[in-house]
Amino acid sequence: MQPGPIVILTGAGISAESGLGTFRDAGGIWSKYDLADVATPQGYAADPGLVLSFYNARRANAAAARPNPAHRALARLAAGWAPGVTLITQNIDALHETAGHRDVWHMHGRLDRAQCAACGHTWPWTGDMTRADGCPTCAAVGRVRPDVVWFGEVPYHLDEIAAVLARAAMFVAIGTSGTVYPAAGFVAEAARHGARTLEINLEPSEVSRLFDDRILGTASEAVPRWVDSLLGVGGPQGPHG
Ligand code: BJW
Repeated sequence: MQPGPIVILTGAGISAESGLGTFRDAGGIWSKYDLADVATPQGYAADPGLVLSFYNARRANAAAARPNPAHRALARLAAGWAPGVTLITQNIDALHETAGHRDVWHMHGRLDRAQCAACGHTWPWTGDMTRADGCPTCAAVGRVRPDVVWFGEVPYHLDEIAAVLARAAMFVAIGTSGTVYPAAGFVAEAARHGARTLEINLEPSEVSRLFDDRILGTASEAVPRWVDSLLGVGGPQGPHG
């Protein structure tokens, strides 16, 4: 490809091989929970205890998880691709950062941050969240929630994302089903501005037909191979033969 800025969007599939569940695959999170109960502001208002325990369990799982070769390969790409890499993730885990990736845009928020439902203040968080916790800014008690983006809420970084999609030479989506907007619309937006587009996924996503190129496979195998090919490693004499 022509050297130029690369924009990467990751979804739950990149963390699947680190032991964190996806949402919509068989046995995924939405087969065990109704998303309206745990991933909407209305669900939180109706039963905050259920929502806090859902995210407490996911925070504990994420804290125990380790990055896999796909996370590490993207960190290597960001360090080695001179025209620049922007990493946008829909994931609320910190596995990209643990793999050494700096400046990750978490468009659906982060498990390791809290948000006050009363005043909107956000701050770092570790451990379980309870109904007894209070906001350090407005002192409201019982209004602390995870700083994650639920259905009907506006994702983070949208203005910056629009700007990088308009300048991208390449847009790559990894391990995301293409069912949740606005993220599912990024491929069309990048293509409209002239980017070459690539999907890396276990199976075709809902928006697969919009991509120029597709690699079907597990993220832990396909992503390092793709990164090696971009960085010029793994030619005929290289690690992938
Ligand atoms: C592997 C693999 C392996 C497995 N290797 N691959 C039409 C247009 C625009 C918006 C809407 C619309 N209709 C409705 C809406 C609104 C709504 C929406 O999109 N609804 C859909 C259900 C239709 N969107 C919203 O409400 C969003 N906000 C919004 O639109 O605000 C309005 C606005 C926008 C723009 C400007 C101004 C205003 C907010 C969406 C919030 C999503 N929140 C969640 C939960 C919170 C975070 C959390 O708890 O973790 O975010 S839902 C859930 O889905 C989570 C994820 O980030 C998100 C995406 O899921 P993802 O990552 O794609 O996972 P899966 O499981 O779906 O897919 C996994 C993939 O991996 C699969 O394809 C597998 O094949 C693959 N895979 N193993 C490689 N080893």
